Amino acid sequence: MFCLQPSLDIFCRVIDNFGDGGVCWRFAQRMQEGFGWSVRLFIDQPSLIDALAPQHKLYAQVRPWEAATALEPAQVVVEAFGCDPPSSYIAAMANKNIPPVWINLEYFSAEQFALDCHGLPSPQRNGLMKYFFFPGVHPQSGGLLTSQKKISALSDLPFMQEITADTLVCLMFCYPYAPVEELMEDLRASLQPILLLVAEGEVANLLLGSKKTHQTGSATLQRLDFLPQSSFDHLLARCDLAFVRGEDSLARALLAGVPHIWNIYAQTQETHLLKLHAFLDWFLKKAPDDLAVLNRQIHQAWNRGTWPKGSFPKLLEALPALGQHSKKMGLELLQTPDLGERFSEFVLKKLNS
Ligand code: TRH
Repeated sequence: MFCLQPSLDIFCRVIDNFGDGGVCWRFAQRMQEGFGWSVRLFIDQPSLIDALAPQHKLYAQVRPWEAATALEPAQVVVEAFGCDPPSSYIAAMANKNIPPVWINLEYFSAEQFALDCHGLPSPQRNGLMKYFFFPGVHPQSGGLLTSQKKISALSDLPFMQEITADTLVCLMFCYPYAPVEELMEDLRASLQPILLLVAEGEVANLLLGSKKTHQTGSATLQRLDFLPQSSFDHLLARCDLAFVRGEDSLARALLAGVPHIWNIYAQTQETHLLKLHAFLDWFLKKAPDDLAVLNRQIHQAWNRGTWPKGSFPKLLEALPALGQHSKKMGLELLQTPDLGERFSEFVLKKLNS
C-alpha cells in the first residue's frame, strides 16, 4: 500500500549543550506538523526538550531513550548523528516483515565529502540498510530545516522595545575559545551604541560575572536567560548582527538573512576549519570581492581565538553590504526545498519502492 504519512522514530543522544537536541526537536516538529507524520523522539535527556519547548503539544511524544527497547519500531527510523539506537530495537527492526527505512541524519556540512555521501546506502551486518542524510546548503545536499509557523511576539523581552533606533543589536552565542574579551575592546570604543545580548553560559559568566546587565563604553551587555527555541529564533532574526556557534544557530541566521559570524564547534586536528571554509566558499561565492576577503579574515580570526584590534569598525562599515548579501543568500535558501521536503521525498521513495 502506498504510504504518504509514515510513522517516524527519532533517536538522539546529547553530546553537548542544546545543538543535538535542538536539531532533533526541530526535525520532529517539522515532520509532524509540516507533513502529518506520526513522530516519537527518543532522547537520553528529555528535560532538554522541556527547556526548548515548554508545553508544546508534541512534547507528549518525547520519550526517554530506554522506552524504545519495549516498542514496535516505526516505519522510518532516524538516528541523529550516528547515535546507534538500542540493540534490542535494532533487532526488532530486522525482524519486521517490511524493515523500516533507516537513516543516519548527520551534522550539517558544506564539505565535498558530505555531498558525495549524502543519500548513500550503508549495508548493515544484520541485513538492514542504513542511509546517510547530510543537511547542507547545496541543492544536492539534504537542505536546512525551516519552520512551519510564524513566531509569536517577544513580549517577554522588554529591553528589545527600549532600545534607541541607532543602537546596533548583536547576539553573542559563541564557544569560550572565541576571543570575546579582545572583541569587547572594539565594542567599548564603538562610535555607535551597541546592545550585546549574551546567551546564558560560560561566555556570559566571563563577560558579565553574576550581573544581568553591564555598561562598558558604547556597549550595553545584557545576559539572556535561556529562551524557548521559537523565541530564540525570533530574537536572532531581529538582530542586526549575530555571533552564532553550532550548526543550528548558524542555519537560523542564514535562513533569516541576518549578518553573522560563525564560531564553529572545535575538533581535533583543526578539521573544523576545513568545514568552516567549505561553508564560506559557498556563502561568499557571489559576494563582492572586498566583502568576501573581510568576511573570511574575520571568521578566520574569530575561530583561531585572535581578534585583531580594529576589526569591529571594519565589520560595521561593511555591515550594509553584508546585510544585503546575507538577505540574498537567505532568500536563495528559502526558495529551494527544505530538509523536511527533501527528507520526505527521499524516504517515501524508499518506502514505496
Ligand atoms: O548548542 P550548540 O553549541 O550545539 C553544538 C553543535 O550542534 C555542534 O555542531 C555539535 O557538535 C555540538 O553541539 C555537540 O549550538 P547550536 O547548534 O547553535 O544549537 C543551539 C540550540 O539551542 C539551537 O537549537 C537553539 C537553541 N537555543 C535555545 O533554544 N534557546 C537559547 O536561549 C539558546 C542560547 C539556544
